[in-house]
Amino acid sequence: MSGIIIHSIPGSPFGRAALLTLEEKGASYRFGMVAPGTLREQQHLARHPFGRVPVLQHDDFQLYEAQAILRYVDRALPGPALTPAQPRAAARMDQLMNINDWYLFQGVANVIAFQRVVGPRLLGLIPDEAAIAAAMPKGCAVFEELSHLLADQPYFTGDSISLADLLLAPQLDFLCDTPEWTVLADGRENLPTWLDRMKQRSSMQATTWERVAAMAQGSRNSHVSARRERDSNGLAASIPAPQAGR
Ligand SMILES: N[C@@H](CCC(=O)N[C@@H](CS)C(=O)NCC(=O)O)C(=O)O
Repeated sequence: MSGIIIHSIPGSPFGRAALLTLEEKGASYRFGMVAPGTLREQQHLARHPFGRVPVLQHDDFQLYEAQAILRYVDRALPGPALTPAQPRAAARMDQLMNINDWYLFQGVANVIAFQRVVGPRLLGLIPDEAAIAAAMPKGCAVFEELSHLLADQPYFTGDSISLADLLLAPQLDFLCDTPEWTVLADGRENLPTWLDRMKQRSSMQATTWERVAAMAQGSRNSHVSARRERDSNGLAASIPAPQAGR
């Protein structure tokens, strides 16, 4: 089948960043459900040799690595530009995307969000409190730097949303449901304010864990981004509030 497919797992923050970018572009796409536990199976390894998600399929073009997917979607599809035109703002965007991957995810979100949210919810695990405590100093350092770089701007690279916001928001939306959020955000009020701003966007509301799980159930069907639906109706998209969690 032609068109765009995102192969991912509901709840994956990197997968959500890909979906968010498609939503912001107003694209139509399908969600290709990858069952947890099948990431190392041949069918998925053929798409992603390192056994992770997300993977983008655009007609005969296949691509893994979230940053590459976000940049490809921004370059290849019509819709609002999600990369600043100004070189310094674009460089700041690139820097923030690497902060997300190297410092926020590695050792902070992949520990705290896994121990508090993913492990208990999907695998029935009890949080490892020692691992969470060990992740907190790095977590505070990362939050301090994110707060510094955001400063008093509405979005990380200025007045308009960019790929940096779309990569970071799923990670922070995970963390904001944990008890550690209070400490991470303490004295860094611009971060919860930014996250609230992000959560008001139709792209964030269309890609909550529940909404993606619903997409996965009907994964043979094309999903029309909330933005495209709104544009074609000439109305604000009416998206029901999520029931719980994300
Ligand atoms: N560098 C990768 C990271 C992707 C990643 O870590 N995805 C997680 C889900 S959010 C995953 O596939 N985890 C499965 C595993 O580690 O086995 C990217 O940017 O796409």
